Amino acid sequence: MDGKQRLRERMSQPGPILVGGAHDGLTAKLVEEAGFDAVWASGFEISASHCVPDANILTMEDQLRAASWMVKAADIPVIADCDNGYGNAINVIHMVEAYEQAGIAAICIEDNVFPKRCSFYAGVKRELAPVEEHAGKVRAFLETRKSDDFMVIARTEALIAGWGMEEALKRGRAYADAGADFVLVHSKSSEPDEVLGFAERWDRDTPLVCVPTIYKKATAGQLYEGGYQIMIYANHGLRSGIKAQREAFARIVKEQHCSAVDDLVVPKTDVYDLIGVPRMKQEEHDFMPSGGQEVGAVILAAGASPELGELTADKPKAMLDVKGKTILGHQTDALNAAGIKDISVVVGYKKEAVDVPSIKTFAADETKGEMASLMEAASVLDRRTLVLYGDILFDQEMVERLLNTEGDVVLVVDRSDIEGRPNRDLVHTLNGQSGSGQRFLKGTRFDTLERIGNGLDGANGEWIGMMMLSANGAEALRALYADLGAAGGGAVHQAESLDKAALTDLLQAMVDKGLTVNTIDTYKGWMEIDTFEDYQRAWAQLK
Ligand code: SPV
Ligand code: MG
Repeated sequence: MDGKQRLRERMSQPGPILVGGAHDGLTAKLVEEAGFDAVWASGFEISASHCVPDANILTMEDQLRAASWMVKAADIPVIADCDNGYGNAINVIHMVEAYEQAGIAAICIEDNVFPKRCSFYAGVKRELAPVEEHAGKVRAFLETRKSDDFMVIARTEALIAGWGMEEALKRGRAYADAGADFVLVHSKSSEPDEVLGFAERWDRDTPLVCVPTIYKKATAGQLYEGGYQIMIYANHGLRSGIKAQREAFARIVKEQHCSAVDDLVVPKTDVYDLIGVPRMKQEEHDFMPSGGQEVGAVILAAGASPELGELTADKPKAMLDVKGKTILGHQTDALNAAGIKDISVVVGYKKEAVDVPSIKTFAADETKGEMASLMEAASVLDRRTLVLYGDILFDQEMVERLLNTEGDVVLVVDRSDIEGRPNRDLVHTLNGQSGSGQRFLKGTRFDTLERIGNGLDGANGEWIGMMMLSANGAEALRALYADLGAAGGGAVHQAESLDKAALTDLLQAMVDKGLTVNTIDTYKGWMEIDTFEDYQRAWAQLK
């Protein structure tokens, strides 16, 4: 149901319909939150919020824009104050089209001439449009609206202008007879007698609307009993806001510090909830590349690489140049492109050669294993973290696919032909299949790790040296490392000691402990630089 249908539905139910004045999306939201049935997009409030009199100084576009934000902000119907229709019946026709399109539930047009004067401004010139002219605007509305649920409140200012009860009744009847959905009779009497007297003499079926601003003690129940179905509380949000803001501003200027107004302000989180920050966070999660602030990366680049001889005599492998950029540079580019900006590198061997200003470094003992290296960066594993070796080349898409998985520990596994790779980190997963004919690249298959290790027999994939840890996954890994240390730090899986353990050793220990380690598949799309031949291949193949 849209706003106009909801208003129709509410009209068919008994009881007074309470409408609260607003001037923007936020105040409309507060009107809704308080439990009003509908929002009044008040000309008085919208004008005041622009710091101009309510005198047709703002244009229709100005008022419509404000009302449209209200439609967006609140789920309850929005009834728009359209003054005198911003001109004659021709203006009304264009106005009706625009307001209906904007999702407004009903509009209100009053029989002031253009330019209008607010009903309450004392001592200003006040004129009313001829009754036929205003009835013509009502007919123009009815001819123009597309949906019968879009309604018009025809308002007479006869009592405000001092033209008397007979004139008010004559005008109300003329507008009802022209087909108005409601008639609003406005009064600035301090008692409700005037509007109640009008209702007593009302002899049409058209329901009545009132604005009890001046006869402010009259309750909604009393007015309902007296013949009014809708009560508009037109400007109390604005006026209470001015009072509260005045007090807060004055206190800050006096005290010269803003904690002086702690008791006057809502927490910022209250604002966040009102304006939809939680929803925005969910949308970021659902529709944007994962990563961003909440995901970090740790690159393990502490080990020496004797296989590469002279090439790494003065630097770690991660600092090798591949087509004008270091391996580390290629890695950080791919990570950055996937939204991961917070990158740490664990350095050891020739650590002075790793000089990248935007990257945090942690120093590790190069003679120890990768797991000991990772633990040097334990302080940044308090959130989702991508952990990778410093000698692999990969693209942004690989990172994004990993970011889009769920699971506490998720490894990327290459299923392409693994035969002839005896010294690599091989895996066996529950359902995985390897083979050169397999094309797994597109549909990321999620699987469960059973075994992992260097040169594993019966493997069905190769771990590429990249994994995603959730904060929980990292904590489980850290706790296991601590437990194994407390138990003496002896052999772990294929490692002679905990100090020498590779990540694969700890991952196998996790699985052995009954913890779940998951995998996603890739089919090539990455390169590891282990040997001189790998390095040559990287130069030849990297685009
Ligand atoms: C408004 O809120 O702009 C109204 C109601 O039209 S009143 O200010 O009472 O005229
Ligand atoms: Mg108004």
